[in-house]
Amino acid sequence: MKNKISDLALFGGKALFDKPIHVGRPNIGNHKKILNEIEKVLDNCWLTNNGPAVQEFEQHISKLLGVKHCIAMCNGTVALEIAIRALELTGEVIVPSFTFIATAHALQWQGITPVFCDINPKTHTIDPECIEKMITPRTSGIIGVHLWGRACNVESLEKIAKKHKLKLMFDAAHSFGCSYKNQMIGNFGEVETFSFHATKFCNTFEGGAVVTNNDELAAKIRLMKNFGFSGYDNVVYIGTNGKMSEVCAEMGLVSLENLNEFISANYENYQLYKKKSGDISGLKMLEYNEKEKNNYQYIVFEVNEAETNISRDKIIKILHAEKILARRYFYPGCHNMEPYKSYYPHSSFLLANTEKVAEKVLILPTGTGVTLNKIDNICKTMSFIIKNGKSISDKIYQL
Ligand code: T4K
Repeated sequence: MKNKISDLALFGGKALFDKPIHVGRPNIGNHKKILNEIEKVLDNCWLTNNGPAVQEFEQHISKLLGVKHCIAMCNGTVALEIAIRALELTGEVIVPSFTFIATAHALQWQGITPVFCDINPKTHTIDPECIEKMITPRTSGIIGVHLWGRACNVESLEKIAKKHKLKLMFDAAHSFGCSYKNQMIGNFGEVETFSFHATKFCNTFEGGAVVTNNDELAAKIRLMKNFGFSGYDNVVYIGTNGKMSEVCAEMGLVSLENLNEFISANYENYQLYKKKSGDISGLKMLEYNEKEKNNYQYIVFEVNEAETNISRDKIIKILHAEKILARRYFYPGCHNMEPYKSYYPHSSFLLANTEKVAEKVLILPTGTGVTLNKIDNICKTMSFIIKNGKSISDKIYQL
């Protein structure tokens, strides 16, 4: 443990951990089962193109979410791109800037302008009160992002979309297995998209899905993810290659079998972080609403520098030296990244909350690979850093 400032690895002490503790370490289900299932794929000699494992994976997800259609994809970004295209979004689409860059890129990639909207600083999700100001005659839709697995204010977004005849969809990349008002995420807007990337709570190595209750849209999305083919030699639509492979689907099926175990591990980790961080002044945890189903995949803190006397970025520097690879998702906001930064150099004026939140968010490691003992040590280190905030901050300044 750290008793004096010189014990910190940044100042020459021994790092707390021998190996890096990552934020997005994959949850991996039963290894033997995964290898077994992959073996079966090889024996079956059916590797991709809507094979039996993909179909089974899609059925499981539909059932779990209570949604009519699930179309598995090769990743969450392509799922977004295809959903956007299937909805025939054009011109401008309103999105939060406080999200992973893929949400914005999926639009820009297709020549659609992402119009960045501010967030509610309490929830970190798009602020419905800001949306109406951003609507122009070119606006065709809204994409809400259920950030950190917490749903947007769905009703308000639905109301605005209806009033202005806009299409509404959700980037639910973080929200697999989560609910909103007791309904599973996946059932809101016209479509919702998931990511099953390695760093996600439930992973398929790389993967994603579009889910919808709209039959017509689902049929269109199925065509789109397979080049627009309808049977051999017959292309009826412009499409791309968005297919999930059999090996990925098998990984997904085993992940689904182990879902409760992943949630329990995340929940225990979350509870311990909550308990141990409670009396660290200047550190505020974003809590989950325990009346809902949550995957507890993101441990999100806000650092209030006025109280900690040390900036979020300096805390991260110290943590990294200790091999705790905390992250500052989604700094600095999409509007401050290219090409958007050059396209809209003055967008900061409309994104005050996004900028404030992006400056103070700190994400800590969780998942099945992080033990309670490690979390205890991470919290003790955080507590030590913040208790000595001013002195440590000054010392870093001198480095
Ligand atoms: N919409 C939203 C709101 C999203 O957050 C995302 C993805 C998407 C859409 C797009 O979905 P995908 O197309 O990715 O399916 C990561 C993920 O790459 C990305 O999927 C995710 N969001 C984002 C929030 O986080 P990075 O840049 O932080 O990844 P990386 O490589 O630094 O991974 C995090 C840590 O995890 C690493 O430090 C090491 C560890 N790690 C990572 C991998 C891949 C492992 O231990 N093993 C691994 O296999 O973006």
